Amino acid sequence: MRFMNPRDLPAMDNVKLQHYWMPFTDNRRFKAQPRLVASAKGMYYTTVEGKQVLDGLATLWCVNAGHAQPRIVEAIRRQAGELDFASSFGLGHPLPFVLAERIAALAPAGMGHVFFTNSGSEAIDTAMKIAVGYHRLRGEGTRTRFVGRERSYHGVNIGGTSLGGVSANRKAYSGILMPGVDHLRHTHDPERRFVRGCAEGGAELADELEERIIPLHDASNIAAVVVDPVAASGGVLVPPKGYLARLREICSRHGILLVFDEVITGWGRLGTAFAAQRFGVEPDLITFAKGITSGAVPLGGVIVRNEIYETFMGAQAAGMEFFHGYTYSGHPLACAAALAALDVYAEEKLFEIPLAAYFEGAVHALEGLPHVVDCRNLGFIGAVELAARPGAPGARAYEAFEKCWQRGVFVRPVGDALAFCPPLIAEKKHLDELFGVTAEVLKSVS
Ligand code: PXG
Repeated sequence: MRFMNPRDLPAMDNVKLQHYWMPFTDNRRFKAQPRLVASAKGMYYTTVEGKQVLDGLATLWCVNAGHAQPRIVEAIRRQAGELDFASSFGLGHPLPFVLAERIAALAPAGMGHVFFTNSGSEAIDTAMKIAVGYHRLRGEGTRTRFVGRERSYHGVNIGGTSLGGVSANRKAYSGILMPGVDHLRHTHDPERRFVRGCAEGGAELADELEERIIPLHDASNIAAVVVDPVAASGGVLVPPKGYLARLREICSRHGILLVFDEVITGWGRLGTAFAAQRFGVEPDLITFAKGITSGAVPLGGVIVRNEIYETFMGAQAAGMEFFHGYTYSGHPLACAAALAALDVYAEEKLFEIPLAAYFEGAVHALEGLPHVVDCRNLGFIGAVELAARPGAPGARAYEAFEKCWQRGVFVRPVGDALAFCPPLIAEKKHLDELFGVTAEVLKSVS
């Protein structure tokens, strides 16, 4: 295919699409009708055909500060010229230390240590190892089981796939997933529709942990419960008010660690640095990725409660405390991008999301349009759920997504829902465009 390329690279003039095996994509459908972007700035992409498209999903729930944020771009440029790479394996450079301190200051009190990875998937598998290692060091080496939740998503590594509760992501790998993982039921009640923010109640859903799973295995065998506070790619499922607090209560009672997977809910998405603060519930571990660099360079990590870190440090007189790490843990470019992103978040007060109420109104204004069976929202994340087309689950939302793209708006189909997750810099006019186009499209979807 021929397309405009802003850098005018001759090799890009005739790009063949077949060699790149695209992730989580219907490759054949995409390559028959590609959607390619050439550049991005602020709230908009420019496609290779030169068309502007509003980014209604912060790309993949990441670009919280908007595209090509000048401070972040400059920090990456500068860092690449200064120190392109130094490992963190028994060597070091200042940036990850500085960044870890900044992150600890934003985290809930008592969570003062950060382990860096390159992605959310790695963060989850790292958190699982930390949990098991912690229990073992305390003489509770039988605690090796995990509890995830239906419709949750925790990345694609074996640990995260095992914890995850989206069956399409699991079914092909059933035989190689981890043993010893149970799943709580998901938090979505289809009878409670068009709820603004969190529904009332919810503690009873968490009680399943104490009433079914703990009696089955005994708490002495369970290492951790892992949940994404708002299940995003599982369909934007907002937890009811009392759910996370009750999970915390039960975990504490039974010596089970509570892990919040904040890969999407972290970095201001819900109006606070982390969902933990929004819900007033303190987990033992927080996994993060995506928004930490506003998507500009891959970076993830795990924030760890002090007692857990100190247990590792105090376990033996000398020697390596944790046999785990990635070549690029604490990569200079990623750390530089993250520090710049945190500066932007703080200076522009992006975590406050003053337009959250406006966003909520806009999501719920879709009620009553054709096919709409539910609208959900919290902070700057939302979804409109469409009635499934008989015999073709997800097809209607996919058609809506394609039509939105044609009309210059990027959203994401998640099952039968369309998800919204705009960059935190979005202004009213952007939200009007996002939801205005979506509304028009819903009227035209069959
Ligand atoms: N946990 C959560 C809660 C996530 O949303 C991951 C872990 C894994 O992160 P990495 O960086 O390894 O991708 C994610 C990622 C979708 C979609 O369909 C969402 C994600 C990834 C791919 C697709 O919306 N979230």
